[in-house]
Parts: sequence; structure tokens; C-alpha cells
Amino acid sequence: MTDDFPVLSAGPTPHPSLDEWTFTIEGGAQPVSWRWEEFRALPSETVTKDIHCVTKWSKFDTEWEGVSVDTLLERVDHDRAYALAFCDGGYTTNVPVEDLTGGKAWVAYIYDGEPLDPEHGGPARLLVPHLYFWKSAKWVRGLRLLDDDEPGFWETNGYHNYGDPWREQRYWGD
Ligand SMILES: Nc1nc2c(c(=O)[nH]1)N[C@H]1C(S)=C(S)[C@@H](COP(=O)(O)O)O[C@H]1N2
Ligand SMILES: [Mo]
Repeated sequence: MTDDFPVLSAGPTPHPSLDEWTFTIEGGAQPVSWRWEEFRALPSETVTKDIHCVTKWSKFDTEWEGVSVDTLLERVDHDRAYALAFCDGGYTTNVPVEDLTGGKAWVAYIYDGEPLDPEHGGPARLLVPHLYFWKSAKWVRGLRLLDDDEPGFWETNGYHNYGDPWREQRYWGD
């Protein structure tokens, strides 16, 4: 476990302007998009979760506030099984829709009572605490809903496609 909060990014930290920031869900009957002010006005939840990085640190009882993916998907007419999260900076990660729904995932913008630091994904990041932390895409800008699973950045670079920390699914073949 760890008391500090390591920063792990594959590239530079983007600093998007909130005036231009949107969160978009693609792949439903219509694309659905929220501007920052609209997104912040959505009902939010505060959750306390353990997080697990593939490089073997875990951090317990982290507190986040954000919008449940269930709340976002209420607005989207779809029956797709997979999602690919996309981000400022080009990072992507794939998660089955059933791992994003049922109170299992959030788009978080507050960490430990403060606006999420840019290094940790601010203004907003995906939070999928039951999977390895590389699934929790920083600087997330949307979800692309898909019929067929499409591996994201780390998943095409050797990390496990699903990433269950309890089964220690770190790399392809685990
Ligand atoms: N956009 C983006 N999201 C990302 C990453 C990244 O490089 N880019 N790294 C992932 C990995 S491997 C981990 S362990 C966590 C690290 O989050 P932290 O820097 O807040 O600790 O973010 C994940 N989300
Ligand atoms: Mo990671």
C-alpha cells in the first residue's frame, strides 16, 4: 500500500480549457454530449474506494466525487456491450459496459475534497476501482460504445485486456 499518490502517465499532462471541455458518449442512437457546466450540474455521488495499480501499489480508502456512469447512460439509447474511453492526449482504454454500470464506475472530478489535480486526470477522470487503475482513464472526454471489444492503449501494449486485480490480470496471458 502507499500513502502518497504516485503519478503514472504515458505522456504530458493536458490542460484543457473548461470552456471547450465536453464529455461525449458516442455509439448510441444519438451522440450525447455535456459541456463542463452541464456535467457539473448532473447528480453526483461521493464514494470511498481502494485502487490498485498494475505496478503493485494499492491505495486504500480514496475518496472521490463524480457522476456515476449509470447516470450518464440513462440519457443514451443503446444495447452495446463494450466501451472505449477516450481522453485528451489520445489515451484510450476498453471496459465492458457491464463493468461501467450497476454502481461500478464514475467520471470523477473531486479527489479528497479538492478539484482533481491535472496530474491525476483533472478536470475529470474515469474511476473504475474494481479493475486495475490503468482502466481509470485520466483527462477522459468520453466513451465510445461498441459491439465488439476494441483494446485501448495499454491493452495493445501488453497489459491484460480485462485487468481484474483479484485475479492479478496484469499482462496478456495472466
Ligand atoms: N489518459 C491517461 N489515463 C491514464 C494513464 C495515462 O497514461 N493516460 N495511466 C493509467 C495508469 S497505468 C495508471 S496506474 C493510472 C495512474 O493514475 P495516477 O497518475 O492518478 O496515479 O492512470 C491511468 N490512466
Ligand atoms: Mo498503472
